Amino acid sequence: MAVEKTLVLVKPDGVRRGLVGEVISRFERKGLKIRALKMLWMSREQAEEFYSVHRDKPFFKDLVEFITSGPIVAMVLEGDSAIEVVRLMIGATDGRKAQPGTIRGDYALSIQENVVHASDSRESFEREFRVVFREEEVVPEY
Ligand code: 3AN
Repeated sequence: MAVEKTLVLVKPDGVRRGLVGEVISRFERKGLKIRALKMLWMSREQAEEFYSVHRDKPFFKDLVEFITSGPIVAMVLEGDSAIEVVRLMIGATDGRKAQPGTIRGDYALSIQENVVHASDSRESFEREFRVVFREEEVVPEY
């Protein structure tokens, strides 16, 4: 068991649909601590770096278009095994296959417009954090 940080985005569809509060609330109730939180509109450059592992995938262009299509809410969450716990809470990538009770299972019917993103490993977190946040935006431990 280790205390970890993970990065979550409420994607443009989630913001448009008014799901920001719902998403944050689920993580708070679970016991995860918010260490950083902000709203932003990703540039194309940020999006391409954020999703760089998918650069060769056929859906890369659509992914970049979508994530830059509107404002997003980004947060750093902290807790015991936070990376795995948050991945379990968001559910499978395809909203049609995600288990009911997960965020995508309850709110998404699409593989692209699937409400949230969450880091899938420490390496991903490090890269994603650098794209979205500066160190000074993380509050001290509390
Ligand atoms: P996850 O977000 O569950 O980690 P990844 O990392 O496999 O999923 O994919 C990143 C994002 O790319 C997904 N959230 C989704 O928006 C998009 N994506 C993944 N697979 C597809 C696909 N087959 N067609 C369109 N978009 C996809």
